[in-house]
Amino acid sequence: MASAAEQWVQDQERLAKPDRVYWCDGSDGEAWRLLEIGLSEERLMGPVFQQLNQKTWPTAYLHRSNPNDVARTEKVTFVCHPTKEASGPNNNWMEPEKAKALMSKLSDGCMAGRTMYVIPYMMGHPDSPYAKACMMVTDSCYVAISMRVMTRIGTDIFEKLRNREDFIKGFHSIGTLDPDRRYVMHFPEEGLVWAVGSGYGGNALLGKKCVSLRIGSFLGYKQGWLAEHMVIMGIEDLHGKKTYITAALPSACGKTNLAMMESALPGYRVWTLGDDIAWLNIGPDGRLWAINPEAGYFGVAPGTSMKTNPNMMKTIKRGAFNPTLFTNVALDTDRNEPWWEGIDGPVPENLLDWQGHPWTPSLGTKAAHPNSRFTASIINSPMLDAEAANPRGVPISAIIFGGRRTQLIPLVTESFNWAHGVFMGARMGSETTAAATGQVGVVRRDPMAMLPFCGYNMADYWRHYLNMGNRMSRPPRIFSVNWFRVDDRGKFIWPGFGDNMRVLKWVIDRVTGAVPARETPAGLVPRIEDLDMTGLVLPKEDLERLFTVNMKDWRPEVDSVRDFLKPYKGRLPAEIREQYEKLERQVR
Ligand code: GTP
Ligand code: SPV
Ligand code: MN
Repeated sequence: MASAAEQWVQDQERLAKPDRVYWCDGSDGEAWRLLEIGLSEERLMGPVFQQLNQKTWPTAYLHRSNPNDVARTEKVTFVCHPTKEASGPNNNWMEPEKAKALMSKLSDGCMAGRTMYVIPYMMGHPDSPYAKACMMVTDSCYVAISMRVMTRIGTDIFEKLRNREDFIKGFHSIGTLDPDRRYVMHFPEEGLVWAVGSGYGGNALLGKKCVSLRIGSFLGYKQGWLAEHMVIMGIEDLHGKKTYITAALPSACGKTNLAMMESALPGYRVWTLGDDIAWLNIGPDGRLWAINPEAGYFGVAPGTSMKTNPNMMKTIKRGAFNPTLFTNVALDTDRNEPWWEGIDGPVPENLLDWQGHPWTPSLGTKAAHPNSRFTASIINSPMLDAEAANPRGVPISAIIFGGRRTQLIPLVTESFNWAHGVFMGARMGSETTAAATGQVGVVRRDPMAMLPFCGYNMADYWRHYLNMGNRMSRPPRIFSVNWFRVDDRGKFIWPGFGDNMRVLKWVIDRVTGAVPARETPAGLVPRIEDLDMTGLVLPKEDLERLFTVNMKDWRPEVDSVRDFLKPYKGRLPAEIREQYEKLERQVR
């Protein structure tokens, strides 16, 4: 008799009616076999892949997505719990049966003439007690190869889930790429993601945002753990002592750069474990332990260079394990190399933009799409932490919440306690970026960088966060950061990138109790003399400005937090309401 997993695949095949079914085995040769298919396969947009210069960019390939399909589309992303209330004001909701009828219609015969790739995969190390077994079907070989880079796939994983019913299911088809027929549907109770009409990133690589965050966060709520939009990193000090921290920043706000930082502070060194998603469990020792459910990077290309992120440049040029894919970057046609704004060196003479059109700077447009990305295996990273593959994960000493704020929010703030820290996360705001469709550069509330990714009512999520703190005997400290404050001329005051180590050092000094802090109504900030400025010259008034908390300027911020919290009213945890009221009193 067929196993539950095989049965499920047969059902999808019957619905989507592909010409062929290809079971991914995860073998070494398979990536190259799939690439061969992608090099010759003509899709709605020409070949799926184009080979890049293999001498300078070994194993690198270029993919161009449909110009109408270049970022996550939050408007068509739904979380379908049985009731709207369970999904919360933070999610689009549709009645599950209605959503399924709609998706069945869109999926009926949608793979005719195509191959259906079957991908058994695991989020997390296969030996980890925290890992989850998953199964996905897709009609995109770009997605199939990307899943191979981003997750752990293959026959051995299939053997693991063959005899179980609780695997997470994902159906994906690029459909017609018609934006009016594009939906990313989640059914958390069933552990099912159903996405049609997009081939891009978080809409299509289902293991990432859909499974590891939206479905994962709901599983975490039920089972007592947290699925977070967070970096996991180890910081080694002068004496070889390592401290592990996690950091949540919204999309395109600096997680990848932070996770792979080359420290500007001599003697300090960063080791990376993950750049986007963390699963956090309470260990038997009462501490918080983090694993990265992913196995690869899907990082923002523009701005990446030897100057800003040398470790990532080395990773994507290494080409040792799995292909490196570029999506919607520009092409230097003389050298057959990828190119983007902010990469090292002069602008090449002959460039095609991300859509394949000849491009010169005089056009005034961007050559690479602002949300163009690379996909690369994390094991190509020259700074992978020795514990990255430890099934138990690493113990976390500090959690950092951050956002992109040109005004108001200090460079770093420490919370007074766990509940205040959860409120600090809950009141986070950030300016929108190109990672999702819609207007760029407007401040929106983005609690814990999870607004687009929390798979249930955010008020329940805050309750769960508070409970997690109560269950730990040694909870991590909670901080907030903002690298993006600007001066009167609109220039970033803080240099960022490798210099962010100065902030992380202060965070560690606070964790170990090495330095006192200055109290403000918004939280604890560094005394200027405690910030290690070795090798960095910054005018004193600029430095002081980074830590200015003037409550009279906070009125609009507090109003915006109040408006954001309003729809959660009945469900809002009392602790969050009290923290809000306390802040409110400060600006009166
Ligand atoms: P997602 O993959 O969308 O989740 O993004 P991310 O949070 O990993 O962001 P990433 O590190 O790719 O950075 C996005 C943008 O922020 C890039 O253009 C970076 O150059 C810029 N950036 C990152 N760190 C800093 C910083 O410390 N200061 C400044 N000014 N910009 C930064
Ligand atoms: C993000 O938007 O936070 C990303 C890219 O990491 S995507 O995979 O498209 O979600
Ligand atoms: Mn992300």
